[in-house]
Amino acid sequence: MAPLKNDRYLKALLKEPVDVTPVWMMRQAGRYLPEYKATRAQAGDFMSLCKNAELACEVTLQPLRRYELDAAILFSDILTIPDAMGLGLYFEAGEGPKFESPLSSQSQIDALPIIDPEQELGYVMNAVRTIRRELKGSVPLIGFSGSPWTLATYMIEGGSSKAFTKIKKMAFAEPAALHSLLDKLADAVVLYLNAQIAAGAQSVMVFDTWGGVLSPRDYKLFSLQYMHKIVDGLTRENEGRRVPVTLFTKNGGMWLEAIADTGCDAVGLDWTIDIAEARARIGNKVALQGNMDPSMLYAQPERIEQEVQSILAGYGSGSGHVFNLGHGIHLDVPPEHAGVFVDAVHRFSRQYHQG
Ligand code: 1CP
Repeated sequence: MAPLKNDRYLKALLKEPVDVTPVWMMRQAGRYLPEYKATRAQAGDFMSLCKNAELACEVTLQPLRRYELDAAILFSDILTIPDAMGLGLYFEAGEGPKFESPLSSQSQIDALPIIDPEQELGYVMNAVRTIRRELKGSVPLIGFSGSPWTLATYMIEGGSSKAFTKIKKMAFAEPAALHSLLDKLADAVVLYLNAQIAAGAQSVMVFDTWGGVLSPRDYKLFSLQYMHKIVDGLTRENEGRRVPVTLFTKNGGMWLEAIADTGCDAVGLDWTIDIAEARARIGNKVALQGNMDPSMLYAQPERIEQEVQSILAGYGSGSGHVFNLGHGIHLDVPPEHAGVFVDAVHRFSRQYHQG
């Protein structure tokens, strides 16, 4: 494999010195880019795009052609695991993801198959291998999965949710059933992420988009405990380098210390916590990723640059910060504004990395 030309993303996650702060954007491949819409139309639909390694590779690389991003992220979705388990993922125009057969009972949970990621999810591993080949060592490739809790919300609610009443009903009325599902999902995520690492992912991220809808005690019980199990099961070194793991709980700012205690390398932050406060609380324990409000990309370029500067100043000097949005980029932001954001991170961060 070609040596990495730009490894500042991996170095920052391990708090090793860097020249400037690395930056990438959650959901950096997607509908805000006209070239993404064209490739998706060519594929026919979203899942066909995910299942075609060449086209998945193409959309992964599209944002890297436009912007000086320091990492690529595999083009796929967190819902590939439940789909492989037989729940029947589909998308309806203008709506979010849906499942044909959501889960509601212990017997359905017991019947879920154990997935061999190189078989049922072989298309994801093919995409990872194709992307690694085409990146030609330019920047590292991030692999990812959903957290067990976040995957379970879709599997039990049958799709996106606002109040999460079905999964909470199971959590509080039939906790043993939910724990058995979360435990199965944690095992599946470990196999899936380790297969991505073996196929060439140089870092992995766990998206816990919905952990923040739980009370502090229930977060630890139903979400964090299973992410901890994942961290414990991951391959931490490959190709002679550490494979850093980032945990991101949206709305998880209250629980930073507990997340850092899992043994992860980095914690992802959304914009509802001040990064200066996060660094003060976490010290040197883990790196931090984040955390500009994605809606700031609607603002004028000067305002975006100002916001980047205040977040950089909030983190302060030294390595250990991967700049990102606090959640995925919105589909209607002007693509040029994403370029302003990425350039600003590099331009204004140099002063924090001298000496
Ligand atoms: O083209 C389309 O219309 C489909 C939109 C789309 C895209 C571009 C979906 C459906 N998934 C994706 C890609 C995707 N999903 C990536 C690609 C890599 C990149 O960042 O460029 C990633 C990392 C995800 C992860 C994902 N999917 C999460 C976790 C991160 C987050 O944003 O919170 C979640 C919750 C999903 C579920 C999902 N899949 C798709 C949508 C629209 C959603 C969200 C639904 C909801 O809000 O409940």
